Formats: sequence, structure tokens, C-alpha cells
Amino acid sequence: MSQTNKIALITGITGQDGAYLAELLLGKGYEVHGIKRRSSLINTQRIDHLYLDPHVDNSKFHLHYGDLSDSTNIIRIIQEVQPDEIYNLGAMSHVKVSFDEPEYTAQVDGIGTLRILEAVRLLGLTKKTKIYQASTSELYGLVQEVPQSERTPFYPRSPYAVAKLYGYWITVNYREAYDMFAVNGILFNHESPLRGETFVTRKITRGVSQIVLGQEKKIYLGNLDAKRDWGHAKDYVEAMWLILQQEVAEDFVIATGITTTVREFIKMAFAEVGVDVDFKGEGVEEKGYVVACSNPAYQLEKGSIVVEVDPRYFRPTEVELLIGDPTKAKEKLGWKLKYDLPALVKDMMEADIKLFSQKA
Ligand code: NDP
Ligand code: GDR
Repeated sequence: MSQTNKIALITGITGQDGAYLAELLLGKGYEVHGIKRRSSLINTQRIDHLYLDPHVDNSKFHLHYGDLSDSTNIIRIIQEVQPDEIYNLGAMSHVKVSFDEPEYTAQVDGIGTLRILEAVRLLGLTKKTKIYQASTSELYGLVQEVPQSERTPFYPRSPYAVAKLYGYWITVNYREAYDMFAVNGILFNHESPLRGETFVTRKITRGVSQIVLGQEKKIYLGNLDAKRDWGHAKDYVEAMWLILQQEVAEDFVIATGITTTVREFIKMAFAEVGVDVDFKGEGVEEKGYVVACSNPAYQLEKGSIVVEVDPRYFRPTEVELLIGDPTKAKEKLGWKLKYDLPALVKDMMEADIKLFSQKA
């Protein structure tokens, strides 16, 4: 692998994507700086393995306290770091929670993006620093067309998506107004063993693991009909990097091109550990039950209910169907997927079975 002496700054470094991206860039020889929020408990579990004692010479990984709601620290950190590349991954990223915290979400996900762009402009770094904005398939919201591409119109359906719509357009505007290398990756859902515990895939792989290990009886979920285009976060951070290595600043859709219901994901997760699950009933009465368990390690009774619908997880406005068209990314970036959905489910299930076996 070719080595570089570039400097990258990552907001949201303590999150799923931040952790994988930091690892990827360190592997390429980058000096990596990350912005982390102060929290009352340590929140660096996903990146602890990358962190060397800062007192040791030649450490290429540095963390700075900061917050996207505070322009002054953003300006100060960018001035200190003088990054070649900024990856703006920091966000209040939970769609359902954004209905409870709409103003905060707008501040961080929308205006936070402006703070990064404006800091780069004010510091005179427009020719030096390339900026990646973490845009999202949630921008498409209410279905206008499928599959969704760079040309599909947006129709956001949550305070999160509306805030990200501002982030998308302000990035395009700064690119056009100031000739900055500022680009959007419109990423469809991507998951991994590092996925936050309250997103649906991780909630399922954790729940299934706890159920088969006898630690829980059921998983309570919301809309089982929702369809998502799920990929692996490791593949998606590779795309972020490729997008910033281009000569021309352009926006890209990153997706697998395959969509699957939440219900099907549940079946796949149970099947991974040898449990056949099916569903019966309609709407809030729908239940998932065990048809058969072929794994002698687990004692699951045939007919036992393992999934129930709880309306508390429904959203006031839902995004029913996402399916992305990654043609442009494949052709222009040469981006390739290493994980398909079965490989993703396998990776997540193996990690969660291991995690909860240790807790037993
Ligand atoms: P996570 O929720 O795992 O991580 C979000 C990161 O943002 C965390 O490091 C979090 O810090 C940080 N953060 C939250 N609020 C602030 C703030 N006020 N100031 C600074 N940092 C903050 O998200 P992902 O890693 O999954 O996603 C990365 C980005 O990509 C997000 O912007 C998300 O909206 C977007 N995205 C994600 C997709 C996905 O499927 N994963 C798809 C498309 C877009 P802390 O650890 O302290 O909470
Ligand atoms: P999403 O991801 O909203 O697509 O946003 P999430 O995993 O939260 O929901 C996906 C779909 O599953 C349905 N669902 C549930 N969701 C959660 N969280 N919990 C449940 O119990 C549950 N039951 C059913 C949801 O209604 C939804 O339809 C993610 C985030 O990472 C965003 O930051 C990112 O921009 C988008 O993906 C692309």
C-alpha cells in the first residue's frame, strides 16, 4: 500500500464510521486528528485500539475536544491541524431521536456543516483542504423514484433528514461559490459490529444473540415492512476516501443496489445461528415465532414468540423504501463491495454472539 504524509481531520471519530475511517487512513500513512465530545463517561471504545500514548514520539493519531455546535473550537482546531482532508461525520445521527431533538439536530447536522465550511474559508484554506460531507439516503425520504441516484429529487421525512438537506446544499453552494473541493457522499445505510445499539440491525443482532444464549426472551421492534439498502461500513469508508482522491469535486451515491425488509433481516440473523423464524399476524399484532432450531447449543422451543411489534418505535413520518444506484461510484471511483448482506449479517452475528457469550 502506498504511504502518504497527508493530514486528515475527522469529526465524529468516536462513531461507527469515524472508527473505521481512522483505521483506514492510519493504514495509508495519514496523520489522523479527530474531534471528540466531552462526556461524563469515556466514549472512545471504538477507537481505543488505535490510540497510542500521546507522550510517545511519532504517534500519528490525535484527539481534540470539540463540538459541532461551537464555531470557535472548530476554527481553532482546523487552524492548528491545517488538514489536507476533513471528513465531517459528526452528527446526531438517529432519525427517530431527531423528532425529539429537532432544534439540536438542526444545529449540529445542518449548521455544524456550515461551521466547518466557513472555518476553512475564513482560514484561507480553500485551496488546501478538501471537505467530505456525510450526506444520507434519508434525503430521498418519500419515494420519488427507484433506484435512487445522484439525480433523484429529495423529499426529507424527518428533522434529521431536513438538517442533512441543509448540510448537502450548503456543501454544494460553497463548492460553487468559492471553488472549494467540498463534496457529498450520499451514503445508504451501512452497518457493522460497531453499529450503535439502537439502530435496527444492531438491535436485532444483539437481541437474537441474547435470545439464543438464554439472556432475553424477545426483541421489541417498530415497522417491520421498512426496506433498506444495507451495506458494510468498512466498504463505505473506503468510498469516502476515494471520493476525496478525485481530481474533480463531485457528489456520489454509495449503496449496494439491493433492498431488504426489516423482517427479512431478522430471519437472516436468526438463520445465522441455526434458528428458523417466521411471522404471523398483521400490523401491531404481528409476531415472530420459532419454527425450528437446528443448533444443539441453543434450547429454543418451537412456537415460542421471539419478536413483537411495539408502536413506540414507529416514526411520525417514515421512509418506507430505500434502494440506491451505485453505478456512478463503481464507474468513476472504481469502488467495489467486499461484503454482501449475508456476509454483513454473519459478521455482526459472530461479533454479538461472542460479546454476549463473554457476558454470560
Ligand atoms: P454514529 O452515530 O455512530 O456517530 C456519530 C458521531 O458524531 C459520534 O462520534 C458522535 O459522538 C458525534 N457527534 C454527535 N454529536 C456531535 C456534536 N454535537 N459535535 C461533534 N460530534 C458529534 O454515526 P455513523 O458513524 O453511523 O455515521 C457517521 C455520519 O454519517 C453521520 O453524520 C451520519 O448522519 C451519516 N450517515 C450514516 C449512515 C449510516 O448508515 N451509518 C448513512 C448515511 C449517513 P459521540 O460518540 O460522543 O456520540
Ligand atoms: P435509519 O436507520 O432510520 O434508516 O437511519 P434505523 O436502523 O434506525 O432504521 C431503519 C428502519 O428500521 C425501522 N425499525 C426500527 N428502527 C430502529 N432504530 N429501532 C427499531 O426498533 C425499529 N423497528 C423498525 C425504522 O422505522 C426504519 O424504517 C440510519 C442512520 O444511520 C442515519 O444516520 C443514516 O443517515 C441512515 O441510516 C441512512
